Amino acid sequence: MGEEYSLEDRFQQYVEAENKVEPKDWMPEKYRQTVIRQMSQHAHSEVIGMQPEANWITRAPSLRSKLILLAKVQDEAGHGLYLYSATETLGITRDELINQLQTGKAKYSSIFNYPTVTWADMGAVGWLVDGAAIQNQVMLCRTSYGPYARAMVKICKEESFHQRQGYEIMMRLAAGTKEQKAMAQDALNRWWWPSLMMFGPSDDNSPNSAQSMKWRIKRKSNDTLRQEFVDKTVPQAEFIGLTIPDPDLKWNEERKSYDFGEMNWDEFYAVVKGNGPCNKQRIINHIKAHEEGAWVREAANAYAKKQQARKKQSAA
Ligand code: BYC
Repeated sequence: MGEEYSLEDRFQQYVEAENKVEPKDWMPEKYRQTVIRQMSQHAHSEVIGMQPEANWITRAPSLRSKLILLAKVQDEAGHGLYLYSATETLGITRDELINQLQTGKAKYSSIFNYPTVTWADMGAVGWLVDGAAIQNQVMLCRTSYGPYARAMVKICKEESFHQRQGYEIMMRLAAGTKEQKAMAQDALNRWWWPSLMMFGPSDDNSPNSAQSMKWRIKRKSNDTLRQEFVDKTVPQAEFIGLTIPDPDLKWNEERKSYDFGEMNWDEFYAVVKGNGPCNKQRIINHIKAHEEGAWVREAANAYAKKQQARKKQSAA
């Protein structure tokens, strides 16, 4: 009697050989659930992430900066759209996903629960938040679920424009008047630690990492990505004359990397559990926008039905 591989074993070999999993392929139920969880969290983050930035569209200091910010916020909506559509290929509907967000069943990135209080925050968000997002997302272009990997290629290209938009704002403020430089430093002080928290809990405390890495959903660990982000960003701060708000930050010649201080994990878990400065406001705004947009969805559905009926008629 020959030995047989189970479906799970064959699936594991398939992803280890760097093959992509496609919507109609067999996959373990837990894999499907994990990809839905991660992709929908990602989609929700893109859409909720529009709020702190939209806050400054009407107050951007020039027409040029307003145009760029508008384009960036529209890009985030587009990212949400690709990601929701890609998530739907796993057999869950957009309505279900939105419901999970609005009822707190699904998470979105902790970073978007902090307020944007000055124009310099648009710089810090673009530079640090989009910078951290790219660090995390470049590896996702090689994630094992095909539709997610393909969506990430386009998203990463746009994120790199966003990161430069933010860095340019910081660069200009840092080279400006004493007050402008202080504003840039203040934004860096407030956004540095929350940006590091975007990478999630430390590897020792990350319940999903081991299985997600085994299935090639995640390609690098939370701590590895956080370290890469710190190593890349510290010289960028130095270049524009700003100081990273971490007294323990120090170049480690042996590791060829920066050592850095401990994050405030109590703050991280409080924000993730819904108790950050803006959690409630973000969801209230989302529900309001969703309800006010009901007529658009109804009109789109009515139009689609009409088109279908016309097609049927002309085929008959
Ligand atoms: N915030 O086992 P772990 C953007 C949750 S938006 C909130 O390590 P995993 C942009 C985690 O979900 C880009 N929750 O989880 C938009 C899990 O909870 P559940 C956002 C967090 O999934 C507008 C639990 O903690 N990027 O670019 O293996 C303007 C345990 O964690 C966070 C993405 O979403 C957090 N920071 O790894 C500007 C990338 N961290 O679900 C920019 C895609 C952890 O078990 N996501 N949690 O209840 C990922 O890569 C992964 O999901 C994570 C976490 C690295 C975030």
